[in-house]
Amino acid sequence: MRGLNYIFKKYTGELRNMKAVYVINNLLNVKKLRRNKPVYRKYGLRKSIFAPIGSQDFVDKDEAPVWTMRSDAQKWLDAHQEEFLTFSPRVRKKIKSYLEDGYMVLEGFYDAQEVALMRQELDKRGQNLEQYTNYTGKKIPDIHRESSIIRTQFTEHPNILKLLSFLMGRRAVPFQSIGFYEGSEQRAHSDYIHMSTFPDGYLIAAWVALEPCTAENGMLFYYPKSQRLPIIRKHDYDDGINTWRTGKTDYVDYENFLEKQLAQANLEKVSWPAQPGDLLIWNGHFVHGGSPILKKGQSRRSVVSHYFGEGVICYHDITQRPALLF
Ligand SMILES: O=C(O)CCC(=O)C(=O)O
Repeated sequence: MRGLNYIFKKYTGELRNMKAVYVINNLLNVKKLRRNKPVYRKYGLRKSIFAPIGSQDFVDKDEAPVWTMRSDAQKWLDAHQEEFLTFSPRVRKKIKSYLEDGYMVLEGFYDAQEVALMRQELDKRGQNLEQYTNYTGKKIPDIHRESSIIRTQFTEHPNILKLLSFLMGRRAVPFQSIGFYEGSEQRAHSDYIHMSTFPDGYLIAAWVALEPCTAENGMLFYYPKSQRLPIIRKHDYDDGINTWRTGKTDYVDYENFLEKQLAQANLEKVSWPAQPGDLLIWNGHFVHGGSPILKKGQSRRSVVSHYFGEGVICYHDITQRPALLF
């Protein structure tokens, strides 16, 4: 059973916003959702696994977030020195900068041959983007499920999984991936409004450049230290949510709200001319986006994977749905 997710791949109409549709989808995915029962119990969430779920369900609950977002992160690191020392000196330095800045770049993680192999996977789809992309017209969803090369070389690369698991203090479980043949041109956002967890912070992403990113082809931009901004929850902005509707899924209100928050915080915006093979890892709260494509038709091949921490409650605050973990 593919569920409504499959039908919704291209669909942009009104039904996207109706909570009842998601409840039906949940009923169709009973096997996946059953795994949530013990997790809900563990965190004292008294709710049916089929029901809508959002950050409002956790307001009276108090659990420490992921270690990298705690004020005593250094203490955690000291207590896990043995594991920390299994990383190379270069990666250890990057882990420390990740604690400060919310991201790290591993330059040249992949060599030219590995990049070429993954790029071919994007090229196959780039010739007929319309067929492969979802309703955004830009994103090739879950490319790692279709391409064993992307899965083994990137999404489930053992060294990436090891590092991400360390950064979450729990096993990193791949949730989804997105292939980009062109830049996303997506406004500033943090992934957490889409993929949320209780306790907070058990979401992390890995992104790889498969060709040079330039001012013309829509390079990635980001805001160092933005993972420390107050977390924006679905109910913090005027989202149109009510008993029946999940709110507006184009989420322009969220983007406007975040834009104001960024202006107030006065954080530096970095546009990153990534080179093929560069790997970026970011905290789920880290604010980033895709610059406009100045030369229309230029490709900017890249792939991103998002991972949840194992054993926490995973949901989509923006659409008030439980996450369907594979
Ligand atoms: O590749 C991009 O342009 C943006 C990717 C992104 O925003 C994401 O994966 O959350």
